[in-house]
Amino acid sequence: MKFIHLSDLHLGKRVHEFSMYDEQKAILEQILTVVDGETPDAVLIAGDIYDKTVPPAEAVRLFDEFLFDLVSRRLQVFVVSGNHDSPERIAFGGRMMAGAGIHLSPVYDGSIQPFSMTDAYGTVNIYMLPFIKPSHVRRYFEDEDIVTYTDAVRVAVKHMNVNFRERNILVAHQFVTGASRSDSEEISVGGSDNVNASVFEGFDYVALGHIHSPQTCGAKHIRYCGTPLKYSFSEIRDVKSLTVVEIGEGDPLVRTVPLTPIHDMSEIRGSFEEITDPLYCENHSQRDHYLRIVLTDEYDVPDAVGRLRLIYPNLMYLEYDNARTRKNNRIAGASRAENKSVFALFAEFYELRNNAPMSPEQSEYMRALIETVEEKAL
Ligand SMILES: [Mn+2]
Repeated sequence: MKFIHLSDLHLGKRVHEFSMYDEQKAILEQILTVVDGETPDAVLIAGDIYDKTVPPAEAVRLFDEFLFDLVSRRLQVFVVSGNHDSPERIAFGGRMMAGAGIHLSPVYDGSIQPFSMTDAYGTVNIYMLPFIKPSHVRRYFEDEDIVTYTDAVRVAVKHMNVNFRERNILVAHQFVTGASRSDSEEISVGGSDNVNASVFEGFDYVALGHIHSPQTCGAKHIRYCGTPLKYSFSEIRDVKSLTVVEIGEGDPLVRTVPLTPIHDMSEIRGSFEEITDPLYCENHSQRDHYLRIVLTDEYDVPDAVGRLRLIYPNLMYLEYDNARTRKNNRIAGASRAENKSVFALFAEFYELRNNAPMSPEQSEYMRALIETVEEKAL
């Protein structure tokens, strides 16, 4: 039996105020092309369908279209709600849609019924566990000791009463201990949302969502497929992909199919002069990328964002790497202002802002300017 594992679509997401709508629409179409080539029996979507609990209308339309396109291909779709989703809104209409092959995780109520599929080797049960916190599980099992996220998932799994003589797949959205994070996930305060991978023992494959870089968690069959698109600059080196899982007799076969966005996300570094040089930017493959530009100029370039966007239209984020930003020293001994000359105060202010004193030329210029102003004031 063949599955395609997806997660963290984050439909409706904006990255540094850039709408990802066109990228998401295109990547879903690309996923459908892969589905046509692979002809899987089912598609597993492990949470964070939307970026917000109340998603924008265009994101809902996009997902509706995607679900319709999937089930038109006569396969089963399993959708679990993630921490960014509203479990009630994801669950809406689920009992009616199940008949059409769209399985939406119900709001967690202490019991999880699997959906079973069969092939030449027997039965495969698919369990959908929506994103849960300890409090969600505790209210249904007062006799169980549920303190941590590991406890919560362990108890939820225990009460699934899984028949481990058959093959079983779990679709879930949690942070498994040891997985390496990026900047576009929502991190819980104190990082206490860890789930120990041991709670998944016995499953043939655990299709995880939540972590945005594709990776396995110790064992090959416990896996994050990652986001289909890069949603933060900490992911610029990721190769985004979808995961294909084939379950036959023994261990599942797991492989990835790379996904290519319309615009990649990357970083450019250099001085303003260097990176605006026509020789540098002509035919530059990164020109259309979603960019973080790191300027190495010692002084802020006036209207740098506006001017750089004329060349790099998808510039998302600009920062400086220079003496001022590298050091964050405080100037010691800043004393009472009234005892100081205007020049001394300005020199101090300049040094605080730039982590370096004025050059002799700048000092000379400021001294003359202040003199002129003070003369006029008299
Ligand atoms: Mn996510």
